[in-house]
Amino acid sequence: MHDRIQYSKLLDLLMPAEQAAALVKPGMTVAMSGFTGAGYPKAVPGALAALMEKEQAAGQSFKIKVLTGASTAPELDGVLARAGGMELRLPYMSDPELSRRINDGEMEYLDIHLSHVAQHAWFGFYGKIDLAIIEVVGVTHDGRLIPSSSVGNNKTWLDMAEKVIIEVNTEQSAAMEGMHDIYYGTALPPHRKPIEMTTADQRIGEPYLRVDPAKIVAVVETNAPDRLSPFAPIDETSTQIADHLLDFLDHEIRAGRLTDKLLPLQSGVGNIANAVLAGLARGGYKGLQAYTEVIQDGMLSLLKDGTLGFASATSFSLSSDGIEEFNKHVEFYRERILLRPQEISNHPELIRRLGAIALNGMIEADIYGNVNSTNVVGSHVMNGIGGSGDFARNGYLSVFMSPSIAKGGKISGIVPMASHVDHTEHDTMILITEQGLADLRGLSPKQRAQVIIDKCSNPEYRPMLQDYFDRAKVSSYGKHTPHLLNESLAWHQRYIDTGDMRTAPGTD
Ligand code: 0RQ
Repeated sequence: MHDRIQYSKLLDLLMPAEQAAALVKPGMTVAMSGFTGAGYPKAVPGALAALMEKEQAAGQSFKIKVLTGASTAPELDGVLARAGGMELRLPYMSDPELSRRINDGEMEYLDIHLSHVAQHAWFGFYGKIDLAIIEVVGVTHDGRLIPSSSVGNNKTWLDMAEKVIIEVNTEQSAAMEGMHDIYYGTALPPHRKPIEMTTADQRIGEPYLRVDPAKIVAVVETNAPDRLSPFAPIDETSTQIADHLLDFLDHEIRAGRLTDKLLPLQSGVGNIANAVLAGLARGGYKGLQAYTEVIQDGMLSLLKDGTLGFASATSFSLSSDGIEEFNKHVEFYRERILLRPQEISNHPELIRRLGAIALNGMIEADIYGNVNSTNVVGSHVMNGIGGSGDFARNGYLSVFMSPSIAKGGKISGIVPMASHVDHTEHDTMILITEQGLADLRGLSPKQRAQVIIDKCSNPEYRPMLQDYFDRAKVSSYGKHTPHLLNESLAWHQRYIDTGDMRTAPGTD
């Protein structure tokens, strides 16, 4: 442990997780590290959950508010949710137990754009932050923290929290030191200055997180891997989606709107995004850059074969194979990857300046291109908006991708009206399903609708969509964005009632 904690004063604060967890009191707002299953505290949350369960068994309520970077893991979100210990959680999440509690209405969940979380905390929107629990790789001799496999909101949590608990995880590779770029130039309006970054590979900060040592109340040693994120095998559907994207990029190069270096790529989370990245390797590109949030397995492969020359992100989200690959070739990857705070990786100013190509998954899109990334049948939150809005609104291109159907065809990915809107028709430029690609740039709503129906919808649902659109064009109250309001969400209601969006034969 001494080689990981070179700031000797902190050695006096080493304690078991149970002792550190006892510093957490009911009602506290606790900010934790962690982003897409990487770099989250692995011991204190579990000890805290045990404490909560004990208190609750004795009839005492013990709940806290939990702020993180993005999703964490069963050892954090899972245990605290199971203990019924969270009254509120923000932002993006993916833990099944946490999701169940949220969707059963047992706790509050705030789904915030990932670039907004830090500044909203600074604006005071979430109140006082009592405690930060942050995983690090080590502590330097002068007390600075070597960040772990994600940066997320850690800078903000360390700056704002009244007290800090550090988890030093010896399982995380010490060779990660130097892979981070922590920017300390952010200020609050009206004192903000431009962020002087003009390329995705530029360093603008420093490799370490600063912390006032006087705030540190506990140091806990851990030795556990990050959550592993297995991906579904790359199937025909995602390969077709990737192929449509590649054709489109070629088309853009031929039209002179992109060069063969493209523009910095952002890739969302999920199976489709991962498969699309892997597909890019087939495109024959070399030396591309990524300006994104998450480094998934697909991105490591692209770095390895030279398709990508550099990737800027805030976190890893790797499978066990991906972690093994990263650890084996860490020297190679540390030259080609920078991890930044999420307010920088997702900063609208930088995304707009760099001209990122935003590639994100979706749950459904409607015929006008409004995209639902978060709420199944308008009410059951899947994961959250994550950074998709940061990139879609500000990118040079905003692309949304999904299979044209879900649940074996019982659900259409293209619907008359989105049951929840995360990205409006004004943000969506390109929609891709395995059926085809709809280029919506420069099109009016009615033109968009016809292209989306023709190119993206599944043949099984296409006649239903065409019928809806044709009748809407005739009977809609207004004729700019035609809708039949009494049936625009009928497909979703039918799914709730019958488990299938398709019209039963002989009805309707
Ligand atoms: O569920 O596995 O139970 O069958 O959704 O669907 O097709 O595997 O797609 O893994 O790419 O995820 C939008 C969730 C897509 C993701 C979403 C069901 C489907 C399956 C997954 P099952 P696929 P993906 C940067 C960007 C928001 C955050 C974001 C996401 C499951 O892309 O979370 O983009 N995006 N962040 O069956 C009901 C539909 C459905 C549906 C799919 N229409 N109705 N269920 N599913 N379509 C990263 C960060 O911000 C951190």
